Amino acid sequence: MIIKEIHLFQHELPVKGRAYTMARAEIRALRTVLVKIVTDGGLVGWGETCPLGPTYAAAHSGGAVAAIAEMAPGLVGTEVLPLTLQRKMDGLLNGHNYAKAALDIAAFDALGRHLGLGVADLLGGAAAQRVPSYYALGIAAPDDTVRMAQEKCGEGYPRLQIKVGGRDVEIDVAVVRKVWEKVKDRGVRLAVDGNRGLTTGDTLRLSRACQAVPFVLEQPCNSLEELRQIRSQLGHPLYMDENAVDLATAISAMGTGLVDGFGMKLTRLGGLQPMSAFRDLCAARNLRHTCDDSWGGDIIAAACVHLAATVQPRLLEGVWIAQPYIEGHYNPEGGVKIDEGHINLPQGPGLGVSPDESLFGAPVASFG
Ligand code: 0XW
Ligand code: MG
Repeated sequence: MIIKEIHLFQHELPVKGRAYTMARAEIRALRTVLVKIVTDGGLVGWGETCPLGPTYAAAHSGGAVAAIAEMAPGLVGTEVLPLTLQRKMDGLLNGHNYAKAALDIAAFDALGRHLGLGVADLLGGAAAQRVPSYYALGIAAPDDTVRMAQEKCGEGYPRLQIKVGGRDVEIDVAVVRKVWEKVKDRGVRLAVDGNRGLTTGDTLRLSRACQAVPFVLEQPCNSLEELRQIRSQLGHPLYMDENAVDLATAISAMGTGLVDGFGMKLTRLGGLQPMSAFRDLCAARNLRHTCDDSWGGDIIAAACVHLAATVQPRLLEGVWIAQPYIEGHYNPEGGVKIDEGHINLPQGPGLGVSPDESLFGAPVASFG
């Protein structure tokens, strides 16, 4: 089975309600990038990548389109086999993992449809049919965050992520303590995510001032060097997110004991194939991690859930998807939804999601 055609789409995903706010960004709408591959037998596979604006990572929507367009002519005629495709893509373009991820996901989807298997089966087999999600509480007025935390606990989320950074650290300290006070009897786990927005000094202050609050501290500072500097002085487990820019960096962080876990996005690593290697390396070192992406619709959400279903449940921190923050689905009958803080593994071959293509308009580019 070979790739005969590649079609590229861009699609607006406005944020529902108030802006989604992190230490270094305020998001009101994002432009996702969708890839459709068509095989020589007429099968279709879908992939998606949606950078969280141009400043969250070294990635942006227009960059994904350009990178895919750079590779696409050389990919027509390639076998729909994920590792073969990754090697081919690496031979055509250095880096740009977030763009390669969309093609990788489309290949898994098409291969699953061809074999009559779900993507989780292609990734080694599901250990669970339902995975835990978590809710990210954006930067907001302290009382709003506390209210929202209680509401999300009530909805059944087993984990909450509190965004901090970009303001006086004393406000963050107060928010974390207050949220904990209100939710501590409800069995919910906490992550506190700085999204690179804290100084080393403020990170230490936050950790010391919240010593009595159990949470994992996610990507507090901007650089690897800053994380190394504060690691031994922290009173909380340290998780890496934005700094884990590729598999090689993640391996070093595991091997040197720099971190206790990861907030991981599958587009950052280049898709499901490298993410499955990451899963196995984390398992070898007994490290917990999330299976997220930065944003996007049902296609990327399904890919995250399929991968997450194959993670040993005791090592899965949770799966973040953008569904609670955006309107609608790519298919009115289906779509990946959070239900009582958990997500069911989509059923059917491939990703188990068949988007209504008419939503995306005409392709921005087609190849083959
Ligand atoms: C909560 N997330 C997984 C979704 C947002 O895109 C950012 C991200 C994070 O943890 O940094
Ligand atoms: Mg994070």
